[in-house]
Amino acid sequence: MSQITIALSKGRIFEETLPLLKAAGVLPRDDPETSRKLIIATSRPGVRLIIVRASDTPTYVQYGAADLGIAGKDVLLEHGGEGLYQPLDLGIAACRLMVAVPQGFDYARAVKQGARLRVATKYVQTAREHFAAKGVHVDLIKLYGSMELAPLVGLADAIVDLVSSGNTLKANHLCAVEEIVPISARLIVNVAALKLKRATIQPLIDAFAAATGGTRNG
Ligand code: PRT
Ligand code: MG
Repeated sequence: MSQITIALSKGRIFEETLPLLKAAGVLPRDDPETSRKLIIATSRPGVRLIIVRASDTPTYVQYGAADLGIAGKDVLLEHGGEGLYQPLDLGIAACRLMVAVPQGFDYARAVKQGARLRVATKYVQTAREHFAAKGVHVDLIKLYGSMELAPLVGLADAIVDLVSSGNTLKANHLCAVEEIVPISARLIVNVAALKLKRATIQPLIDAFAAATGGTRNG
């Protein structure tokens, strides 16, 4: 039986994936939140986990360093999905990618007037496509985190960021004005690995599908 490597990020992806792994008979031997190990053995023979940055997950799977991975749709949209098969929407780590502005800023009016907006975001590709499709002129400023700060200190007029409860926006006197896309985490599979190791990988995909009642993407 061939060795299978699954790439995961710690935090919410790992926490929300844990029940699905359990259902597939994959129990991690260490807790990535407390252990400093980046390679974690599991109870399922021949299956190991690697712990990566959320935005690096598609890259590990694309190059075959991991056979499978779990990544947010936000991350997959930015990556582009090359070399990846995306068989399942797991429905976990759900949120929405949104445009947000300071409370009191009339976004609709600025758009209607054809104003040029400065938009700070980690999601430059997705934001560019969104505003281009709407015909809104933007200057995009790439940030790596804490986008909510940018409008408060004059770096940007608006941000594009993930919103779940809305508490972070509220705490920083921002409000969401437009949804770009609903987000949830997807199972991703290296296309070549699926062909070469189908006998080992397909049962894992099936177990995840059964555990989520998952929406198959075909
Ligand atoms: O930390 P690192 O740079 O490695 O990556 P990351 O911050 O993207 O990782 P992580 O673990 O925070 O998020 C992993 C994935 O979880 C993301 O790629 C999303 O697909 C998904 N997800 C779901 C979220 C959220 N919900 C979410 N709310 N990721 C981030 N957030 C942040 C958001 O950016 C904002 O700062 O939470 C804040 C808003 O939350 P509310 O509840 O206040 O609205
Ligand atoms: Mg984070």
